[in-house]
Amino acid sequence: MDYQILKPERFGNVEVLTISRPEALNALNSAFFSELNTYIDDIIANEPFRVLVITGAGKAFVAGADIAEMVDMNPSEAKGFSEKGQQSFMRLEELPIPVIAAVNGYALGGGCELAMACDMRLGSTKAVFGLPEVGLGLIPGYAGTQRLTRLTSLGNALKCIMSGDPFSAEEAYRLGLVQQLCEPDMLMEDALSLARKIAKRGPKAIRKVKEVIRKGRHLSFNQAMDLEKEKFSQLFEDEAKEGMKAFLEKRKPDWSNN
Ligand code: DAK
Repeated sequence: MDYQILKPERFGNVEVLTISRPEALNALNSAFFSELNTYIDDIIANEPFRVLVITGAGKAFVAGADIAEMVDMNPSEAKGFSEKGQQSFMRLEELPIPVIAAVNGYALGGGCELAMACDMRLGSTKAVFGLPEVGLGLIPGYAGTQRLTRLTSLGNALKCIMSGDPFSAEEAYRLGLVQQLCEPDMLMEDALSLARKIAKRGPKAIRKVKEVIRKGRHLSFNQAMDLEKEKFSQLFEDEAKEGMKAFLEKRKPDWSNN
């Protein structure tokens, strides 16, 4: 597929996807969502790599939903735009493989929501986060109200969203929104290093960890333990055997069949 906005680059079992519309600080428009959906279709159909890293080109990760595109929408067009965005971010979150956001710069509005739909976030110390929607007469609409509340706390989410204030990467780290702070020129190296580490682990185990943790949050503790037990036992069909045998035989596991 010939993408205009998405720039995928493969590094072994890891892919870096750069969102590249720097003239609009990578703001999310309909073309972006169409490309993202096609890209997700390909990952689901082919699983061509093990870990995805998402970043932005230039000085922004993503400066929000495209205000220039939204401004002239009527309510029914706005509904379509919002549904497309919500569904795309849900599909991203539900990808079977881990997704790391490497937040290089502005992650505002829909950009902050995109980062939150990823499994973990590394932040450049130069990154700026925020959900400024209320200043535009909007509210976060790609599930930012819900994801931020779950990633931080009720009070923190209400303060961030009601004030609309931008906040630093250090503050995002303190809030638990960012898992690792990186020097700006080390961000991609750090993100790739984490992605490569995860890509070396048992691939089925990694996918099951994601499934159990993400699905378990919506279940009772006992139901989640049942799910954990079920996924744990499924690994004994092949991958767990190879991992444990490799340990006992003092060699590296061979995951090539997984
Ligand atoms: N949309 C469109 N264009 C944008 C943009 C955006 N979000 N952000 C920046 N740009 C464009 C600027 O208009 C400018 O274009 P030209 O004037 O050069 O043509 C270019 O990018 C460079 O921006 P600046 O000149 O402003 O750059 P600065 O370094 O001076 O400032 C900035 C950087 C990030 C502080 C500033 O650009 C800024 O404040 N941008 C807007 C940030 C923002 O408010 N983001 C939130 C957008 S609202 C929903 C779903 C989603 C949403 C809501 C509801 N539902 C499903 C219900 C989400 C809403 C949002 O994300």
